[in-house]
Amino acid sequence: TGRKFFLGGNWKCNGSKDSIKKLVDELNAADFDDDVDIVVCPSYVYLTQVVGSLTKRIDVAAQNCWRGEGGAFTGEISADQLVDVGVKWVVAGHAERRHILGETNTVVALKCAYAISLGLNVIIAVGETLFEREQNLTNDVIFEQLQSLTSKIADWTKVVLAYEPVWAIGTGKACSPEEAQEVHLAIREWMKKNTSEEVSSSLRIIYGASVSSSTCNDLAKQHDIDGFFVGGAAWDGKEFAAIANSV
Ligand code: 3PY
Repeated sequence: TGRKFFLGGNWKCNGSKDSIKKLVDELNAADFDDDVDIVVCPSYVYLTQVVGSLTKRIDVAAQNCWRGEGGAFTGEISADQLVDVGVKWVVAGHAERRHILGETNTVVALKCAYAISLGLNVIIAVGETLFEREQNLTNDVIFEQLQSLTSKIADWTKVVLAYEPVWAIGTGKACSPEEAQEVHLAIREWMKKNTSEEVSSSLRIIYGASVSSSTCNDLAKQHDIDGFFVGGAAWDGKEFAAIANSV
């Protein structure tokens, strides 16, 4: 496909100095194929610990940032501050932020555009809820999320898009490789119509939601699945490396 495989590890709101040191040691010792970009996403307070101790083979992402320049926004972290501490990536639009924290499509798009303007790369998550899927609204919901993004983002070379069906995140309900491929293809075709052929064919669309070393190989074989965004399985260095090296 010409698209380099991509693996993100989403550590979510988990970990301690000790458990993160152990995981970083495992990742530093792990054997990753050359043909995969790898990024891990610790909580804000551990970003500098991870940037300072993790092999340069792996990049570091924050899980979120404020939507614009810093200032009087108590409790927020700006993209400028992420750049300052050596972070290269940021996550935006994860389902947990959209649905638990109430982030709208517009807020997600604004923060992506601002982060990209500072040179950060972004992993942007999109996806439908179980209710939306059951109402046959999967494409409508995702296309609306994409519409907000394309209205604000001009430079798509800094974006990895993650399709994360909300109903398959941490629920034990699996999205089959064929179901996932169908959505990935729909996203790519929408992007082709609404951005350009070049953006659409080079954009990495990765899959997330309960991916493990036992499900990754069949998913990775799908033409439009260009990698994974991994939750729980990212906490085991060997498991994470197995997913990175999936075929
Ligand atoms: C999961 O796999 O649980 C995720 O949400 C990855 O971001």
